[in-house]
Amino acid sequence: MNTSDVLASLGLSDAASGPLSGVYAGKWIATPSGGRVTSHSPGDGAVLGEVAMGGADEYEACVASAEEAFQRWRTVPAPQRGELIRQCGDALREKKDALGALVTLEMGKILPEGLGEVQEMIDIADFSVGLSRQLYGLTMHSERPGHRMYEQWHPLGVMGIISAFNFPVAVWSWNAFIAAVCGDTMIWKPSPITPLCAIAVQNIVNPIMEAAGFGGVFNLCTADVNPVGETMIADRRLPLISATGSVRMGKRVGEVVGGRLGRSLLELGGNNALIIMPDANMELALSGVLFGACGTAGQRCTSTRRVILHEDIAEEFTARLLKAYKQIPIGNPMESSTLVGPVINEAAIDTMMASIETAKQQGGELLCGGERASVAGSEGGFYMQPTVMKATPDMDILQHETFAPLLYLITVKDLDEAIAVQNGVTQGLSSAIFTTHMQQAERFLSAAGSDCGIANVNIGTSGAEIGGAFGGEKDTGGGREAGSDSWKAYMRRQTCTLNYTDDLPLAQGITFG
Ligand code: UN1
Repeated sequence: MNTSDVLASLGLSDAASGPLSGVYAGKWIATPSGGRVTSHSPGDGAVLGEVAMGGADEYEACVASAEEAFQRWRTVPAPQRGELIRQCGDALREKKDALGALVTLEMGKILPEGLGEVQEMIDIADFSVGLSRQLYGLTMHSERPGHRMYEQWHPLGVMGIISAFNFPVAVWSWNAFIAAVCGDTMIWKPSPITPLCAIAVQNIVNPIMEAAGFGGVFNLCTADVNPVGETMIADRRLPLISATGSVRMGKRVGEVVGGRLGRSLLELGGNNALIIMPDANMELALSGVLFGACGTAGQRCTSTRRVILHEDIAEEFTARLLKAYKQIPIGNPMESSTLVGPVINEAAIDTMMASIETAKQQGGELLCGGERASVAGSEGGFYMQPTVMKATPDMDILQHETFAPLLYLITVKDLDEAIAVQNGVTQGLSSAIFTTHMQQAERFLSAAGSDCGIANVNIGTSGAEIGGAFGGEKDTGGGREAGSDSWKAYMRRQTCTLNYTDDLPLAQGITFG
């Protein structure tokens, strides 16, 4: 598919000729007032289109739309809400090729990963459909005779979803599909770097939701942080804000939402480590590191940033890794031969260069990469050579997540030191160990092992499937999404006690009067 076919297939043809509306408040708002943003393809710098963003007025229209829809949506039986999400999943299946290609064009991840991201949306749609019949509460035995006690889960209200450029469609669906079966309505503020992906997703789900009279369940407000992002997080009408992005951004969201005693669901930065023990299957470990560090050009929150090598295999593994790095094809993400595409923009290149410089100053040694890469035919793109540096645990740069294909190798003496180094950062998203030794694997997974939200054995740090709760501890923000009982974040729990007698006994045996 070429670019114009992709845009046409997703209802974005007009993006090239004039600004498309980036605001949907139960219906598309013709001329949003929040300024314009141009969407560029990081692969070659080409302009994909222009989008008109929402300002304060359009944000209000989104709130009104979501509030009105919530009044009705919350009374629709959950399995019927699930049926609409089933249809959304089917519509995504039909548009998978086009939407996957758009993700690649606008975000820059390679095509198999763009398609994988849409598959992740389809998977979460299926998961949500099943969930729509399983929003279970518990029953308890009351201590009082003739009383029944139980808990039930009710829809929470209108929620705000703030998503990042690196997963421009899947992270919305993790939140939106589960929240929708839970009975919530929502306003999505996508990253202004990937506005076309967001509009395309709306174009896919709108016909289904509108035909059912529920266009206002999924609202979109493409906008800048000011005024819309700030207004949204401070808005008491939104009981829940789910935000994905940097630790700095998450701290701001947590502070403002916490200040109004709202609920926040935070998926923030990772600084993920992968431990390799002497008994590991080295082929597996190598593949795990390559995908973890180079996949998505190092722009996943789950990307591998640090490899912790046992000293017995450090030299051998480093040699094999560097050999593989030198062969890794860097190129336009639409080309099937490419494994490492561009980073998102010039600023990402500057940040990576600055981190390499800082690491050198702190005693790090550049082992490969470290420079901008040029890709023939894609001169306007933002390519970096995947980079490996040798580091020591005390280097301060290891505390910081650089959102780019920059990997640090650290050598340790034993598993205790490996776990201490792996846990010795402020973030706590994903972690991995490669070992065939059962006791080492179990120690890594034990309470004294990895302190992260995700802990893998013989699997890399990135590429989690939906179904398990996704998220992390410490500065990663503590949120859990996309599986297990994460649906509870989108609902309010009500404990109900019902007396079916003619007496009014008090709990704790209290007699009153
Ligand atoms: C993210 O980078 O924000 O586990 C999400 C993974 C993907 C999700 C990453 N399923 O790598």
